[in-house]
Amino acid sequence: ELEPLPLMTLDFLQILNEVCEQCYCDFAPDDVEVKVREHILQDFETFLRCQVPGAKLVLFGSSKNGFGFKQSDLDICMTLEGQDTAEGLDSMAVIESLAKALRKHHSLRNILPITTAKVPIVKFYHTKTGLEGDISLYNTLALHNTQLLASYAAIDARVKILCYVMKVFAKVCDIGDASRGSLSSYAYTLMVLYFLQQRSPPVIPVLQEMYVGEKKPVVLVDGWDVHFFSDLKNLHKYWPGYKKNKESVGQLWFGLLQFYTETFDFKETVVCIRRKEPLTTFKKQWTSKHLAIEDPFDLSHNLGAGLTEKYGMLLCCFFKALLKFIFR
Ligand code: 3AT
Ligand code: MG
Repeated sequence: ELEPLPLMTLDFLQILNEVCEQCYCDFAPDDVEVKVREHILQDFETFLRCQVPGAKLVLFGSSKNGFGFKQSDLDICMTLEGQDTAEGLDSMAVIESLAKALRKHHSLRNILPITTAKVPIVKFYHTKTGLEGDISLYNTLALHNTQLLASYAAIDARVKILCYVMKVFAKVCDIGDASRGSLSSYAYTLMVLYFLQQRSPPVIPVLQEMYVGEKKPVVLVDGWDVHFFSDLKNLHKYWPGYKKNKESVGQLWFGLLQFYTETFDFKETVVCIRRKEPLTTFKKQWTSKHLAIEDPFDLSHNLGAGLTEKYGMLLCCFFKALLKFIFR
């Protein structure tokens, strides 16, 4: 059993807070690095258009969601002008021709088309910046979840900082690689957002439940509802909880560790950021997994499905260890 909170000195919380803020300062890219990414994208698009007519490129993932690291990969989505969806498109053939085109680009190496994955991609390495990246086709839901995450990041500076701290934590502990049985960056970010919504008072609202007017709008993409409240300038008018939570980042990080070690029921509850009311693993029929994390748009997608027993245990151990360390 852990000691209760009052034992923690204000000094200590202050230090914890500074460490969290430093984490953000050390790892967030500066304006120049953000511009470099846009520049690469523009260069690729101009280059590709000569060989794949009508090719349009958009950045997504952490280059755009507000939680990017200096060395984060470049996630790029390609669409073709005049074609709204991937329907009727021979994705494999497009990926192959895309790879062929990219091989002619002078600052790209290690071009690797991967056509067996759920979302076919071409991987590349950009020699001038040392950045890795991939181009996917019509990855439309990912563009929308990038916007959703970016909106949460824009609501409160503490959201951004905590998501960085969580990503650093996962990197340092080597538990941040979904292809090796742990969780993706995206999954960790959803865990932080869920905690911030469940905090009392909450730090962020549930944007997908908010709307103006009589009826909640429905915007369908690939058959899923991607509506969320995005008029952040007017958030204070529509969200009664606006600026109610005044905790420091240090307090919140400590609260998050406590939440995922003592409060959150991994067996019974789903990490779900699209609604406030708790969602059970029973309702989703996801009871066999160590951790259930529902994608905010593709509701059939459990981001915790690939978590192996080993990494599930490690995750819990690291949370506990850090919490104990803080208490000493
Ligand atoms: P890094 O800074 O690159 O680690 P990221 O958010 O860019 O963080 P990824 O590069 O792994 O993460 O993924 C790029 C984007 O693709 C993020 C998210 O919009 C989408 N995405 C990733 N994994 C999933 C998933 N399992 N389901 C749905 N969307 C996903
Ligand atoms: Mg990325």
